[in-house]
Amino acid sequence: MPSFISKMTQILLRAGAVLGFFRALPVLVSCLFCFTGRARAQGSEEIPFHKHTIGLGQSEAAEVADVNRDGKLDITSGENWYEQKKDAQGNRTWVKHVIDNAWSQAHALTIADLKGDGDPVLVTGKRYYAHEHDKGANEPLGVYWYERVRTAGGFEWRRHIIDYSTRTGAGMQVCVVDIDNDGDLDIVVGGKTGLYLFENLTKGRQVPLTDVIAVPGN
Ligand SMILES: [Ca+2]
Ligand SMILES: [Ca+2]
Repeated sequence: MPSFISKMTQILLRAGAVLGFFRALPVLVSCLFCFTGRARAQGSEEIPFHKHTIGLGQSEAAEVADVNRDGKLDITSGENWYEQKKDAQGNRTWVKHVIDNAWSQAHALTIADLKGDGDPVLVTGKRYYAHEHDKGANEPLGVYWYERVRTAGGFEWRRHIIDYSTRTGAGMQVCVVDIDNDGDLDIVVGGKTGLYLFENLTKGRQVPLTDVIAVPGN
């Protein structure tokens, strides 16, 4: 029976193969903590894990990808991404960057090659009354995808609106899959307000610029 580490490594490697642009690591990321460990003995189910605090964010989901294409995997969670760096002693460090704080209560996110050009993007959205007492609880729902675009001054995130101010939010999970088997990726989201499918109709079309909002990048 494969060990827990072996199982998780297989899952991450499979995810890496699907996304095509990052290599999975035997590192488990849950919210903003990183757990690493090594089996004590071959065949043993007893695995000592060590917790490394990356940040104290509030989102339940996290994705691992090389956001800035420097060869080191970064973490995206909530409205932030966490850049992986090394200090002078060679220790791994994380630098927090805001992607977009114009809306709140992002709980679920997915990284996928939505455009089909080998350049994966971030798909996320607001969860309906994720926390009724928190900032933005009564603001409109929305589902968005973000791309990271180089500019003369560095780069910026561009927010594309998939849906806004209807009953559709991102709930606790964003599924990106070619559900109608026509060769492009579609989006399925569910939550307290229902279950919705967004069929991808952008094949062969220019990205609708009217839906693009530039977000200052870092
Ligand atoms: Ca990186
Ligand atoms: Ca499709």
